[in-house]
Amino acid sequence: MKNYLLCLFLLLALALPSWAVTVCGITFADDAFADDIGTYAGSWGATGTALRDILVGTTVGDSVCSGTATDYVNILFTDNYIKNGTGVDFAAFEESGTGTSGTPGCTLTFTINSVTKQYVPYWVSGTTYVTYIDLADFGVATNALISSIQIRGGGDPDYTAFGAINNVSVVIPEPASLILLSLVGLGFILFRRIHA
Ligand SMILES: [Ca+2]
Ligand SMILES: [Ca+2]
Ligand SMILES: [Ca+2]
Repeated sequence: MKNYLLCLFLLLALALPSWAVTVCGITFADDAFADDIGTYAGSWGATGTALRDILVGTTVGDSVCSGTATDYVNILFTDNYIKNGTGVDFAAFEESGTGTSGTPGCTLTFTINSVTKQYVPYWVSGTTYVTYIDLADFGVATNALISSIQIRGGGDPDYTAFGAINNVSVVIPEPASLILLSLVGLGFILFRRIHA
């Protein structure tokens, strides 16, 4: 029985996602980045699928901007949450052109939990800048999970990507996978009995 449990534990450990992605030298969980956009308003230089493709995922170098403070895009996380954990909770990447260490980018504006705040990103790599945001600054409760953030125009920010640092995966139980793992475990027991 002990071998069976050990085998099952190892298989479950292998089955759990543990990959990571690196963007501009910063490591994130593989599901950490934004997955979709919701409603949006204003003139962003792209609309629909093109706007979504620029803002979701890990690709930097592409961007959309708006100089109008009332323009917005809702950024959605569908396979992960951003948690208000210890310290900063997510990173936002911006494209302000070639820079060097310490070069500031264009001011980014976020509305989260009905609170609006501005952040200045700093050059990190190539044409890309990054800023780190703590959900506590928006009044989000400690350990609360959020699945959307709103980006706003004004100050000519060139938004490109958003990745959770305090990342929580959306766990979807997969009964078929669990049954398969159990069968593998039972097979292991039978193998041990036969060869004992
Ligand atoms: Ca995601
Ligand atoms: Ca935090
Ligand atoms: Ca992008």
